[in-house]
Amino acid sequence: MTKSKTETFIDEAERYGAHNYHPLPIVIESGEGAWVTDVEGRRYLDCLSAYSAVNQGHRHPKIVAALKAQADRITLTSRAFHNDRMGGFLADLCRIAGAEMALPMNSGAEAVETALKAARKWGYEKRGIPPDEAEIVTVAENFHGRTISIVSFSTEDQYRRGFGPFTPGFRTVPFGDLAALRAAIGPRTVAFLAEPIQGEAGVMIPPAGYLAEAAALCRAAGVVTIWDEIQSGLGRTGKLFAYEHDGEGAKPDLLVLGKALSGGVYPVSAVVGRAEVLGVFRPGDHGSTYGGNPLASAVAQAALGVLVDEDLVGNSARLGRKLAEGLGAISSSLVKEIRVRGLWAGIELHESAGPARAYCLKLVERGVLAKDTRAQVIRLAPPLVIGENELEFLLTAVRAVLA
Ligand code: IF1
Repeated sequence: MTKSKTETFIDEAERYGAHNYHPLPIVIESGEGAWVTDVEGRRYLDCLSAYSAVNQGHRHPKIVAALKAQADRITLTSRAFHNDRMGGFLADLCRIAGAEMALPMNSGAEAVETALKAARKWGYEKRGIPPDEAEIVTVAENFHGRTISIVSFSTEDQYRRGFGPFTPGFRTVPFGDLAALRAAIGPRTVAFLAEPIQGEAGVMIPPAGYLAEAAALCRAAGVVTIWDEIQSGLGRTGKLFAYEHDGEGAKPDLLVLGKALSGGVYPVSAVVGRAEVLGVFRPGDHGSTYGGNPLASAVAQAALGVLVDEDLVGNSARLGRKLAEGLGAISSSLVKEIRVRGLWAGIELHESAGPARAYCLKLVERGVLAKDTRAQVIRLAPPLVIGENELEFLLTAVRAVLA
């Protein structure tokens, strides 16, 4: 038996790659817009969008053009020197996010770490917290990345097992629980870190008003709010940022962005927010070799431009309503609950339905790529550039698989 192309590529990856993933058995070769093609020539509607990094669609021509043009000028200077790209990117980012200051990094986890460092230093300098005693409140079922400090406050056993000892200084409260947050805030609390909608936990949407009330509570207590919108931000939920569903009062002191900040073209993340907090960093306190590099800056500036110019937030809101209607009309004994915000859905199955992964494999057979999360949830997050026909293609596949 000769091996298929797919098997050959998978065998090679499994032989030489560390086994920290268990991908669905598809080998993707190319992509354009909302569609990808595998090495067998099969086409799929991408409804994961690399966990919302590809909100602008695969290989958006304007973002790819910015990448190519910048690659022909200069790619990396290090922050030992200035470059002529970073300022323009950060100016656009601050304007779009309504922020005073921004700090560019590369991965999401690094940006989360950056926000935590800023909040701790702010607590020592501005609040006079005794050295090494700052506390940060986090939320149960969170996902903020994979570094040792971040998994220190994960509540998922697998993310922690084998990786201790852990970083101290974190406390956890249930998502959506204001009383627990109030009770957890003490004299040494410097920050509250939360995802406005929890992605990995299964697209969990908090009670209306939760973020605004949490922000008010923190403001009154002198606690820095940090919203991780690495996944929920930049249009995914039908607003530019997910916190906006709770109104302007829900605006955080620090907002953490990544993923779609580069439209899936290059790793770019950032912390944006109030100068009083980000301003605590002085030269030498923090940094990154690649953070804010000219290639990243050019790509991210273009990716932000595409979001605004093509009104992808509006498209997400408009098609998101149709996605909610379409999914809501499905009556299936397999489904326990369906949660939708913009073009982001979590279809939670009853335990009796078996693991969600099996349904994702059935979606693959119907030309739709989606990824399960938390055993029982099928997660849908198509690129924000999809049209009505693609949405109908998705709904048809979901209906068939849940029938
Ligand atoms: C993986 C999940 C999604 C994130 C939020 C920070 C980060 C992420 C809210 C870290 C990353 C990813 C990474 C990816 C799987 C994934 C994920 F299922 F694990 F939760 F998207 F749903 N904050 N999310 O969602 O960003 O350092 O990875 O750039 O394979 O671990 P990063």
